[in-house]
Amino acid sequence: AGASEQQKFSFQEILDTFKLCLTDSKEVDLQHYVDGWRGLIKFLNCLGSIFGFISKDASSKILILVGHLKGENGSQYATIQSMVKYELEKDLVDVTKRGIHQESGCRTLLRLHRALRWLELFLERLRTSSEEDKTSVMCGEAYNESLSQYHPWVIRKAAGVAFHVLPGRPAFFEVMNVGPPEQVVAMLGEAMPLISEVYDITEKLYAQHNLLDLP
Ligand code: 1Q0
Repeated sequence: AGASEQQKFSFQEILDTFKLCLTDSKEVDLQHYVDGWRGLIKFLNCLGSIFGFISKDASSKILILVGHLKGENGSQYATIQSMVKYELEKDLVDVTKRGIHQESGCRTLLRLHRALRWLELFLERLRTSSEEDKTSVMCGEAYNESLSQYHPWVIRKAAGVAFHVLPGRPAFFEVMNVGPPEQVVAMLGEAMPLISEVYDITEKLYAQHNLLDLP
């Protein structure tokens, strides 16, 4: 297959992985969660190399989680719930300051979890936007309301620069590879509740265990 084919991306794929994320008992399956992020990173890579610093950071976090999944205690990482239980019981998390567990599943996933909130806000704006709305503005607003509070000034600055070169709404919808705009909007409508549920369940779990500020 040629490079263009490998890069071929479809929003449907992401939707499907997020559907698989929730188990029957409403736990979050870590492998599918990771796969969902992989799809999103693929999308990001289609938008151009200026987003490289973002996709690099996200990829490195994915790699850490995959390492846990494939490690000798991989079965403990089946769901986010089992991961939290296991790492806390075995004292594998730096709770108050960074120490020897900088690659814990809990702190690594927290970074992606915070980014998922950005995604939720951004996609909801995209869904309710009209033709003349700018993706850069929607993306920036979503970022300012969520992820930016965890980022130092230089990253906020770099993110702002990157947002400015986002393709316009029509081209953006094109990359999503779903079909005409009405269909994109419909699929966003389908995706939102799934993403929100995954986010809310994770947020509650982390709050219960006091993990929302992991260093
Ligand atoms: C579409 C434009 C994408 C814009 C993404 C917004 C997020 C910007 C964040 C930039 C920060 C990246 C640099 C590294 C930051 C780290 O310091 C930080 C903390 O980690 P640590 O280890 O230092 O404590 N890391 C993070 O906050 C994680 C950031 C992950 C961002 C992952 C974004 C993946 C984006 C996917 C594109 C989705 C496109 C949406 C449309 C979907 C339609 C199919």
